[in-house]
Amino acid sequence: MRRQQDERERLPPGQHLTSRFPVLQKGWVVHVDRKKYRLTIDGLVDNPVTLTLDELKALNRQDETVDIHCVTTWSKFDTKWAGVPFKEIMALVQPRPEANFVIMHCADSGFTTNLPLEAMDDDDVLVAYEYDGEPIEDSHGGPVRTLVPKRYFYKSAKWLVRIEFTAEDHPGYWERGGYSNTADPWKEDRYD
Ligand SMILES: Nc1nc2c(c(=O)[nH]1)N[C@H]1C(S)=C(S)[C@@H](COP(=O)(O)O)O[C@H]1N2
Ligand SMILES: [Mo]
Repeated sequence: MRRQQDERERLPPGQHLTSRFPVLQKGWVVHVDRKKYRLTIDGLVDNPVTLTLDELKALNRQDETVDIHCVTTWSKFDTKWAGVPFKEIMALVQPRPEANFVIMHCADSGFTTNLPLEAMDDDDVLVAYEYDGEPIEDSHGGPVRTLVPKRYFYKSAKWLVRIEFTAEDHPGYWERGGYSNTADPWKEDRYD
């Protein structure tokens, strides 16, 4: 019964546990060519960069095992990811003092998601390129996605192509569609 107790404590309110890994996005699964892949990091930063996949993987690597929580009420425990810590990205591009928000732009055209810089500036936030010891598959947002474990999973951008630092907030696809802009699973911030 110990295990059931632990599981209950790890599940945010209104969530249930799944062992599958559902695939969710606004439209179809996108295929991004790994050889032509570029990640641009720009906006209110002193050192904007555009990185190939190899250049991204040459940055500091962090491995982590985290629980993910989808707003549609499934949670999955102990998902294993590897990627570049967002703090490392910040050290590289040097956000200016007026940068307050981060906008993630994705290859499924028109999709963005947004977070305050302080939510991204956290030890568990990754620009991820591996899931469960393998390159991230197309269906889960490969080659590169963000991972923001403390927010509902729609804040974790699949097929990431651009990270933009801004002064103002720009609500993204699900956020404009009625989902919560804060998206904290522990406060059950599902809808606005
Ligand atoms: N580019 C992009 N990223 C996205 C989405 C999307 O539509 N496009 N949907 C979000 C939603 S609603 C969820 S629940 C997760 C699902 O990720 P998964 O398919 O790996 O489970 O991706 C998020 N990131
Ligand atoms: Mo979602």
